[in-house]
This record gives sequence, structure tokens and C-alpha cells, in this order.
Amino acid sequence: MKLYTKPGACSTADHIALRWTGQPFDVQVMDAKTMKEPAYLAINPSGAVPAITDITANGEQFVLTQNAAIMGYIADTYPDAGLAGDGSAQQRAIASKWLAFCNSDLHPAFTPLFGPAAFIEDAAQHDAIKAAARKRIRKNFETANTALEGKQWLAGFRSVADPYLYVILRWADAMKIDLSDLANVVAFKQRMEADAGVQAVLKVEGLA
Ligand SMILES: N[C@@H](CCC(=O)N[C@@H](CS)C(=O)NCC(=O)O)C(=O)O
Repeated sequence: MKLYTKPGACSTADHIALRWTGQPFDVQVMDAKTMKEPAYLAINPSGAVPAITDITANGEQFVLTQNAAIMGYIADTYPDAGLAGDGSAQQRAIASKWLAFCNSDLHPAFTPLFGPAAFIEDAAQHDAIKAAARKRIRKNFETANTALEGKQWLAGFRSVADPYLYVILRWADAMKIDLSDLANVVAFKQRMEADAGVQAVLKVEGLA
């Protein structure tokens, strides 16, 4: 399996998940320029990361985009890693629930903060949009903080959702969103940063 990632982007979460499987994989670290070049657009026409390529059991080329699908593929390809739980439908669903929270609630909450102009051209409105985004982001992290009460991991076991939450916590840091009062979230981030797999990925992506 080969992962295309950009340093610190949501694809870094897939990179950590792959590392956690303990299985060999290839990785290509992209940048804003190479993501828009024809070679990569042939893999993901939207020019976004993550994407993976793999070879099927029949020897055919397999290409997959969309973070949630890729995380599911990683978890299902390497079930022994337990990144979607113990194989029960219930644990798979709980891991998917928190992955969906990260991919569909928390991640898009940052979009107006990163690029308000995509929502409204009038620059005079941008501060208001960003302030609303910050509020929404906080609310989502409060949800994560509640979920982490008495738990090490979002789903109650280590899953594909955890690297995603971690990567988005890095965005919160970069955007100076104060989460210091959310003790469970703070402890989670420290746990992730102490993880050897996370540290190895940050090094490969030039973020260590
Ligand atoms: N819906 C897509 C969104 C992926 C996405 O937003 N990727 C960002 C990085 S976090 C990206 O590559 N944006 C395009 C760019 O940076 O040019 C998914 O879940 O995979």
C-alpha cells in the first residue's frame, strides 16, 4: 500500500494509522505544488490528500481517495491491528462513529477559519466568519473532551479516529485555539505525542 500525504494535513492521520498497523507501506510526502501536478491528479483529480494506491488480490491497481474510506481500508486490510476494534459490528460502528465525527464535524469546522474567502468574498465579513468557526471548533472539542472522560481513546479502544483527532489538535494549536481547560483533550494530545509511531511519522513528514 502506498499513501500520499502532505505534512500535518488530514493525511497525516492515515500515515499514523498505517504506522500503527506495524505493516510495511510506502509513503510519498507531497506539497502544495506536487499535489496539483498531472501525476498526482491522475490519482486524485481533486488534488487533495490523502490518497492511497494498492494492488488487489487479482494483481490489479487499486486507487482510493476520501479519508474516511481510506481509514476503513487500512483497518480492514490489517484487522490484527485492531484499529476498528475487535471485529464485532459494535466496535466497528463505534470506531466509524468517531472517525465520522473527526472527518465530517471537526475537520470541516476549520474550513471557514482557514479560508473565509471561499464562503464570502466581502473581506469585511471575514473576521465574523472566523469567530463563528472558532466557536464551532471549540464546541466540537468539548464533545471530544466529554467522550474522552475516563478513556484513553475516543472509541474506548485505540482506533483510526485517534490519529485524526490528534492531527486536528495540531491545527488548533497552529490557529491558537485555547483548549487548555479541556483536560481530557490535553492529556490525549500528550499521549499521542509520547507515542513512538506518532513521533516516527512526524519525523518522516518533517514535523518533528
Ligand atoms: N473530503 C476529503 C477532504 C480532504 C482534504 O480536505 N484534504 C486537504 C488537506 S487536510 C487537502 O488536500 N486540500 C487541498 C489542498 O491543500 O490543496 C477527505 O476526507 O479526504
